[in-house]
Amino acid sequence: MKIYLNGDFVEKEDAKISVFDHGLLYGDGVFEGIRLYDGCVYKLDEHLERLEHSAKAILLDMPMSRAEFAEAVCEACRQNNLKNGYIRLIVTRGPGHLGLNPDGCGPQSVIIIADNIQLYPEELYENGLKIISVPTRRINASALPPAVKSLNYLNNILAKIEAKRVGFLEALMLNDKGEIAECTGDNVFIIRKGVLYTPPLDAGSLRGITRAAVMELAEGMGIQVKEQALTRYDLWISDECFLTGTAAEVIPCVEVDHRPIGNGKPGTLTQKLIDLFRESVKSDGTRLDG
Ligand code: PXG
Repeated sequence: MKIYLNGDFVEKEDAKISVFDHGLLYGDGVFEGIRLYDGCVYKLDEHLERLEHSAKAILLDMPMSRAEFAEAVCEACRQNNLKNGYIRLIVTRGPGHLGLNPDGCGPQSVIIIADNIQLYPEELYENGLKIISVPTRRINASALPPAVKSLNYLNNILAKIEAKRVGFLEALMLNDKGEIAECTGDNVFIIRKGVLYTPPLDAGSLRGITRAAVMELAEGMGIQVKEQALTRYDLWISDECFLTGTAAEVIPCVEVDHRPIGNGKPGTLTQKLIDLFRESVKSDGTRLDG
């Protein structure tokens, strides 16, 4: 496997960064997870725009232009002969001094890993996932805007651990008002009486690229889509529920906090959206072969 590291492609064993990198020392950096489908980098421009916004929010200067990032991402796929895969793009503040002060950090570290990912077993795309709400809350926007995809994922990791310790693969995270924010790496949707609902971004959700794609597909199907604050109760009594994310794609959710959703099986609209999503990813992106 060849890894892109600061302008070069190096073997996995040689892909090393400094122990003084503030990405490691403090989680001081930003990242994106991107999918490659059938030789097509899915919504590459949207991911690169979000990366730029994350970097701007944490006052991190981007060391490369969007076009240069796009080319490096595509080249990382080509170097690894990938046609389908998962790309992790990371920009850190770079090596610096011990101490929080970012002055003296640099140059920024740019890492691109083109590999594969399977977040959940295939069987769960057929039968649905069970999720549980956990005590760890989504980080407050006044502390760190949850829209920033930073290298600080500790609160999501704690939520994941809490869910796993009680036998669940995914955690439902609330904001500090007790409203639904999202899962640890996925946005949440419900369907009730034919209307599709998802929490608004200010509830603490990431501006998910899969979220936006699914909202557009649903509107194309004539389904009404509402961004609205949701409580756990709204999820419990929903007809259908599913999660969206680059890694998870669209996955049905059949149980929330021990309450079966609908008839306890993946919903029919959810299934239609999964089918439409899987069809759309083949063409909606940047082709590696130009
Ligand atoms: N919320 C959070 C907190 C995320 O990190 C999503 C929602 C979904 O957004 P996209 O744009 O991917 O539709 C994400 C992104 C993982 C993992 O291993 C998940 C993400 C990123 C990195 C790792 O579960 N999801």
